[in-house]
Amino acid sequence: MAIERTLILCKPDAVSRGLVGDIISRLERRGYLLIAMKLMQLDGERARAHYAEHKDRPFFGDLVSFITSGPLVAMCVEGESAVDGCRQLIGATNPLSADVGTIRADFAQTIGRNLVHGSDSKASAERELAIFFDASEHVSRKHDLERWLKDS
Ligand code: D4T
Repeated sequence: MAIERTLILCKPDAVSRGLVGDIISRLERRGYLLIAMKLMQLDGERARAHYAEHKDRPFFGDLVSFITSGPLVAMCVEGESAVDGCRQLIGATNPLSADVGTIRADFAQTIGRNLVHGSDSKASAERELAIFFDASEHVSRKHDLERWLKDS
């Protein structure tokens, strides 16, 4: 078993369209545990840090202005292979290429408004979670995790 933690963002389009509940529901129905969650407005500095790998891409400016354009919901999610599992639930970056049944295929139309972010590796998850949360903001779901492990 590889219990992992990952960063999930309901981006400003998800918040403004009222889709946060649907997104969280899909994560919870899969059995993932919420370890931390906050509604926040991201500042430019943290947005640029979060998307640092894209700093030389032509869409970087639009990406930063969009992610800072309104409130988002940041979550730390825990579960078995949570990094890849959450990416599977979220679907491909371009909603047109995402499998039906994924969040992006079911709720989004364009790559620039694709609703959700999920870390793409364990290393990214660790780096990104530190941008959004202090360690003290993570709660323990030890008992839920133990029950889940026992039942699976
Ligand atoms: P995020 O990081 O939002 O989970 O998306 P992905 O991991 O699926 O995809 P990514 O890092 O390659 O892209 C980050 C972010 O940039 C937007 N984007 C991406 C865009 O507007 N135009 C583009 O051509 C690409 C590749 C969408 C997601």
